[in-house]
Amino acid sequence: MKGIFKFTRWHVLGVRNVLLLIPMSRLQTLKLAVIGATGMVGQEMLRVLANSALANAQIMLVASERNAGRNQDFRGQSMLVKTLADALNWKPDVVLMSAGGDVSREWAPVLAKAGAMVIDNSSTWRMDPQIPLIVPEINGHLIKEGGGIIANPNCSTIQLVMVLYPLHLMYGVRRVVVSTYQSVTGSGMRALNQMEGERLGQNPEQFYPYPIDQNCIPHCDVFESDGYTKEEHKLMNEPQKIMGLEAGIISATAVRVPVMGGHSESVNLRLDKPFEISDIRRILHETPGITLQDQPETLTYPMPLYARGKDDVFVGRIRRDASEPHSLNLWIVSDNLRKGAATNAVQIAERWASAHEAAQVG
Ligand code: 2RA
Repeated sequence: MKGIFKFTRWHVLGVRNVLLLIPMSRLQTLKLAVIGATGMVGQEMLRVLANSALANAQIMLVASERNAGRNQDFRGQSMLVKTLADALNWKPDVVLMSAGGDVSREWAPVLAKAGAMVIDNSSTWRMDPQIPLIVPEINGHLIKEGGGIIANPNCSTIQLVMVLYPLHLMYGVRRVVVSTYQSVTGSGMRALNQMEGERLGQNPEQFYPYPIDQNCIPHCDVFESDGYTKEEHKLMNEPQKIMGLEAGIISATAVRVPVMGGHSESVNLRLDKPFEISDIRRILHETPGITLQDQPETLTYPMPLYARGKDDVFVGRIRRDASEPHSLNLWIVSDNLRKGAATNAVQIAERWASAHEAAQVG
């Protein structure tokens, strides 16, 4: 045993608050495919991966037929982007998938059946009772080794539950009213092209039904028959599955704003037990993955411009609800492409690699 510790290079995995040790040589044999590698989230996954414990795994970049055959940089090397059929033949151990709902519906089960653990960023599998919906800091213990599908939650859900969960453990969450201010990168490249074109005074292709620059559009994703949008339903339903919350205690309004990257959320939170605001601040300050920015006297509060490219969830403007003393108000900001998508998915992959390693050794 002593010898192994002496001669093996170990990699400490980057999942916060959990120390994971895997020999570097074993990480190098792991096969990881990134499906949707040329898309906005896929590109962010590559940036996060390059600085993760999995940076030295064998990596295959994969995209739709339209984008396969291109070259894409990863870890300073130009790599040929392969097709989904190539990925299946390669038999990856783990797959990061961000290629939209249709690809996910068709390919995630096929790859899982072939033995891969597919970490899927679409909404296809999130509310399927058989599929875990994971934020590693909250329910990472549900990540098991072997093949299957794990759903990565919606971006606006992840930043919300990161803040709700530590408060729920201490006080119990009774009701949540959340209004989002969601950036344009949450809608992808075509939406960003629309906003940038409008800013340049061009007449760009319309992704949204209205101009987005100098506007707020109270409409994210499609409308459902109850008058809520699908994005609002994600916010109302996914936290229940991740945190084990009671059903029907979240009400949401999702708004698209002309911000390039970083989602913001105004949250009114009713707790079960009495609380002091100073304790709320302390708990959030001590929670891994959260940065407290809450000093009105120095104009310190979270803003999307400053959250960009960072992995944490930022919280501030914490104050007791002046109309309802059992409730408080908070302002939560996070980079929707990082913790809201790529970072969370890579953290899941790291945890899976650790479980996989434990199974090999054990
Ligand atoms: C958004 N739900 O509209 C998306 C991104 N996952 O921002």
